[in-house]
Amino acid sequence: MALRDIITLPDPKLRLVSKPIERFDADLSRLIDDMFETMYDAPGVGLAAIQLAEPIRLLVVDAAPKDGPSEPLALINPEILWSSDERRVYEEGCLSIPEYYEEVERPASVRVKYVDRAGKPQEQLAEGLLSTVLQHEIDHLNGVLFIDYLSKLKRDRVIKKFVKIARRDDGKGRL
Ligand code: GNR
Ligand code: NI
Repeated sequence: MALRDIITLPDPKLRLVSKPIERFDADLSRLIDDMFETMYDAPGVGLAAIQLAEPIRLLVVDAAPKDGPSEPLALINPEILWSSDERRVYEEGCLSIPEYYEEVERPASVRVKYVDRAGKPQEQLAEGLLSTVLQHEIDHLNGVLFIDYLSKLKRDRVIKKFVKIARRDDGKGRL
């Protein structure tokens, strides 16, 4: 297992549409392990492969309560089958947009189909934080970031801030 660097705004790779996974091999298994390790280390509740610069349709999540047992889920080629009409607002953040948080409204519940790391088709009905995080991660696979749901003024402001940071350092927000 290995910790890997998370790419940040304004890296253009974050705007790629990731490709479906066809091969379930040892490389994929290793990448999944690295993604969990990197996500827990960050710490974060979700991570899409493109955040490690791998443009493939893979994400990991663990939206378990902090005081309970972990609930790691790796989703390959996930698709939203159904979204509730009911919406909820959640304050979102993104490891690729460090230390920026804003409220985003999304469907409260979703049903997602995916293939697990053993290659077996699965379905998951998600509510609460898990629903929000799954939608946030599936957006990453399509090159969409949570700031895309904000006003153009707010979005342009945060992008400009990260362009400035990238100009003066390695893009991780350090001076
Ligand atoms: O760690 C994360 N927390 C989070 C909080 C609210 C909504 C979405 C997220 S996902 C984020 C990790 C991340 O950037 N995944 O792509
Ligand atoms: Ni994110």
